[in-house]
Amino acid sequence: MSTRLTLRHALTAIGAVTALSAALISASPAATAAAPAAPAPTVAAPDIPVANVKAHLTQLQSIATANSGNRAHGRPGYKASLDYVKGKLDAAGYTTTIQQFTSSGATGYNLIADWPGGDANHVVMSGAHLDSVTAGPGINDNGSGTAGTLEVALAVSRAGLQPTKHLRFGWFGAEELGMIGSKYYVNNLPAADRSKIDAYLNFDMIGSPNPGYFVYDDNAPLETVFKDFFASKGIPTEIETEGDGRSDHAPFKSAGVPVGGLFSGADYIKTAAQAQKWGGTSGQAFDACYHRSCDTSANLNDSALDNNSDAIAYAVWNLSTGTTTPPTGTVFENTTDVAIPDAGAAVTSSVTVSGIAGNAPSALQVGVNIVHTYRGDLVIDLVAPDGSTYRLKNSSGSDSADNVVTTYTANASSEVANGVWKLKVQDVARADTGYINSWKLTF
Ligand code: DTR
Ligand code: ZN
Ligand code: ZN
Ligand code: CA
Repeated sequence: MSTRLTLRHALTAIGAVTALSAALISASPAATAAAPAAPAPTVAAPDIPVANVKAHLTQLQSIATANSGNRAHGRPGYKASLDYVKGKLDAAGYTTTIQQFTSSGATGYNLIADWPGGDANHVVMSGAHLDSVTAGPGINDNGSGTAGTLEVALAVSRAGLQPTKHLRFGWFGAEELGMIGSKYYVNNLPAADRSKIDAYLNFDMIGSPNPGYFVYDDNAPLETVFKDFFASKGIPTEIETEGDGRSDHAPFKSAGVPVGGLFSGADYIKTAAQAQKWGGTSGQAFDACYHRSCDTSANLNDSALDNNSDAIAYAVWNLSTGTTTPPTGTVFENTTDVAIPDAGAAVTSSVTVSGIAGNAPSALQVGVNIVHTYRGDLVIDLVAPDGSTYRLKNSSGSDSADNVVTTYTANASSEVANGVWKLKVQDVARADTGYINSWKLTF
């Protein structure tokens, strides 16, 4: 057995793919185009009072203190935290639902809150995990995301917002045990309902004491929404690279839901360059109390908590009051499955682009959904109508995870937009197989 096989069996490949829902145009190879979507208007979201966010955190700290110092799954402090959040939402007019599950022999709970109204076929969902580790109160991890998301939900109520799209909020249990609550939520959501979620926004640690400003890069339009907000505040951001798959957005992404989110840093060390642009202390962790008993109310940076809470509000308002799905343009998609021969020749899948004037954009979004065990076997290219090739993904002997469900960005500004574009995929290593499930170009 080759080393790779041994390695593969030793590693737990996490990857479950639910066919990407065709919330967009599903097309035969000769794709057709939707009407060009008007850009979503930038609407004025409210400023979220950080004092309100901190008041929630004071309550969560008190709850932990009264319950053996934590708010962990299966412990009294968790359900007390949920009851606090639920009480605020019920009083604000939300329709709340508690979803029970069992993990590690204990009952877990998710709290889901729907804001009445909006198009039920287009849901914008925001979420945070509500549980802490057993070692401490989890005020930054993840009281901060809990409280910021809660306060935005309460701001929606205060504003009497009547968004175009339906707003949903979620507080998940047992994230610290491996995203158990969010996996349970996604896996128990009928596929038809999953396809109605236009975006899931995840907020796990947004108030770190030595903060960074990291934006999830899993979906280009959602990344742009957050980057636009921080650019308007003159706050530089970086893409979040350490957490892929490490929080509650992962089950949504695996199910094909566009995901985004914010992160202020955990136990990684802030570099000198990062301290230069964000302040704080280089050579120290973003959160030195990560998963420790000192993750208390004192373990916060108010500016990060404030800015990130305002960013959540900006995203919720702009993604739900626009007339389009997350800012996209015109989509050309091919949903015909194409088998990829094991360690064989490259295969292609085509879309025909028409009605787009001029050249392709410098940030052409290439949405890819490939079902394939051990995705490190795969090389993925975009081929322009004139034959120019853009490398999207190289093979990797160490990437043992399954499936490629992501959006790549290619600078295709030198290419004429109209014509036949191809996704070219080759499996360059033995023993794993799969197929192109779907792919799409967004202009
Ligand atoms: N796993 C999360 C903390 C975490 C670490 N890296 C990231 C990146 C993005 C979001 C969250 C995280 C936890 O301990 O809850
Ligand atoms: Zn954690
Ligand atoms: Zn967390
Ligand atoms: Ca990432």
